[in-house]
Amino acid sequence: MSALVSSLPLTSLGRSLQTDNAHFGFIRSSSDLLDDPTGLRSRLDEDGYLYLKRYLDADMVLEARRSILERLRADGLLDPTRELMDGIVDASHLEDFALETEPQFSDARSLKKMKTGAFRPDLAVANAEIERVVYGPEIQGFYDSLFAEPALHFDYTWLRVMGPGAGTPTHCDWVYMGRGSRELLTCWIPYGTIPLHVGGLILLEKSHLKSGRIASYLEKDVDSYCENRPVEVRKVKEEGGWSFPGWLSNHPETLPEKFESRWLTCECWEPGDFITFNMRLIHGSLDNHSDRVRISTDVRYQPASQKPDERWMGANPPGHSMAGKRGRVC
Ligand SMILES: O=C(O)CCC(=O)C(=O)O
Ligand SMILES: [Fe+2]
Repeated sequence: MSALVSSLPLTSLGRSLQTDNAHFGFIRSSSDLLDDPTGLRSRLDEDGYLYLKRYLDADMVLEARRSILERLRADGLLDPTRELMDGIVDASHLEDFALETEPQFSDARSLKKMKTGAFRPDLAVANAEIERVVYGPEIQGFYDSLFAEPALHFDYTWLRVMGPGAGTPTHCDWVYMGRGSRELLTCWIPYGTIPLHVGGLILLEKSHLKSGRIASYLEKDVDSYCENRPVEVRKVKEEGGWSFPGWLSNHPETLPEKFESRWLTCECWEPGDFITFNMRLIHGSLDNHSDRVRISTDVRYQPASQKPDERWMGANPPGHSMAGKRGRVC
């Protein structure tokens, strides 16, 4: 691994990741296959992801970045003395994002504290600049061609503003959105330049080919509860919570050994990049060791001929609300 990588604090959830070639690497770009949908499909089967470098117009993505930063500045979250587009967090809010060195994830309150300001889907609502990027003709056209049929996107837009502090715990997306098409794909887009220490997406290499090892995890659904288990009935049906948080592990540093795999990321995400990956690929994100926010969206596309997960469809998607809860006999 390069001197650059070994000199950086590379952590996820406060845990140091091993950065030798056996445990860590970089994603490969599939831009050379853009005119070859068959090649893209076999690459997706092989790798579980497709990374398209500088596929989108960078200025369009930066306009969307600006729209988010303007809203954050209006809320007093950014340092008003610094350049808006740098997205420097105001010192009085740094504590909200503080990275705890020993995260206690069994304690729901400490998780909430670590993630303050992180998940901000509200910033994507009625935001024309974000919609232009995530549902515009470029991304739509990419999926139409990849699926070899019209693509359908979920109406719900996940938007994250990750301040200095912890990244996203390790998971597969299926447990949050697995009631529809099995060909559903996530599309993750960075808004701005994200070098390693600012914290971006990490993927566990070829973990989608080892999903048999996590079969019972992948059968779960955070909004489903067992009607014959009183604790779950109370938590999910009566209180509107989740049957479990959806995380696969709070110890990302252990997964390369467990899965005989490596954590992969981009050496530096740039505006215009996007990555798409399947529902069974294990992923999370690096912690943010900088003083600026890391902004990204993750949206979902699937073949339009298949049934979507209704929790994420419509003008006002029910999401994880009461309307999305479902009981079953376990
Ligand atoms: O951006 C992140 O920190 C997590 C993203 C993610 O989980 C996803 O794109 O599905
Ligand atoms: Fe995810």
